[in-house]
Amino acid sequence: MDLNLFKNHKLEPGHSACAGCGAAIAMKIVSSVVPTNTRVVIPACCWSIILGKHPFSSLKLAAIHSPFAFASAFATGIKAALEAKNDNSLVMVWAGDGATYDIGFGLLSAAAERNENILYICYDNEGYMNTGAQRSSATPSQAVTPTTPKGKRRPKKNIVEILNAHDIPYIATASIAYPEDMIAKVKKALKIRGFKFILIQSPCPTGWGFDPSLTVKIARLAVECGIFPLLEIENGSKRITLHPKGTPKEEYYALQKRFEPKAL
Ligand SMILES: Cc1ncc(C[n+]2csc(CCOP(=O)(O)OP(=O)(O)O)c2C)c(N)n1
Ligand code: SF4
Repeated sequence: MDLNLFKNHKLEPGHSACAGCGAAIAMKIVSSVVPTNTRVVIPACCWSIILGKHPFSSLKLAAIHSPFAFASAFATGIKAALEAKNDNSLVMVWAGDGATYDIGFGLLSAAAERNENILYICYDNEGYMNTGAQRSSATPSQAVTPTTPKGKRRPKKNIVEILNAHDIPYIATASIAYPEDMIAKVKKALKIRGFKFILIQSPCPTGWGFDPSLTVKIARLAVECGIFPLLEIENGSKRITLHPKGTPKEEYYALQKRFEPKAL
């Protein structure tokens, strides 16, 4: 990975993410391309902690904490206020999967349906990590969590297709193991007017049960095995941006304790 790609990131050292946090890497990549006057809306999640407590902040971008369900509504209002002042700054939601797939889904759906001119990014660590790694509807089938001690029986919700049904101009998936691809997608989204949704798989060593040194390797395996496809949907037209290598899925599962029954 070429680290120079995101040398202009806006995450300060000393933030409070766990070692090897995929969600911190995701922010490093995204923050290297969004404008410096971007307003970020963060609902309750691990990133509420990583960002830090006012007046301190680990992010060199203006950010506001929202209640769990309300990030899309906060972003809608902030964008409307900026536009009223002829300020065209980017408003970006930065939310976990719990806020996106579950708790904030109603307001996300409403903002997408109105085609609000905002960028919504979900860093998907596949569970409610900030409160102890409970299952969310983004948790994959068979994963052991404190609320699915025998393995989750239901599949991961297909949030991409659900958002696609909202007829929005841009949807993409991205991986921290493929920063060039992610940067290209964010840059494309910045040029599009209307609601943009990007889903970033963000492995979590603490909740998934793996060594912090393996975060990027696990993210890469998810793409290579076809478990997390990299794609984009522009005005309803879908394109795979990186074809899986067909690596056996067992290689991905074997590195994570959550796929060993009763391991967590
Ligand atoms: C209405 C409400 N319910 C529960 C909580 C407690 N809570 C705070 S963060 C969080 C988990 C968030 O999960 P997710 O959105 O997936 O982000 P992550 O923590 O995984 O980064 C929960 C349940 C809350 N703040 N508000
Ligand atoms: S619990 Fe997971 S997502 Fe949350 S800060 Fe730690 S590594 Fe990151």
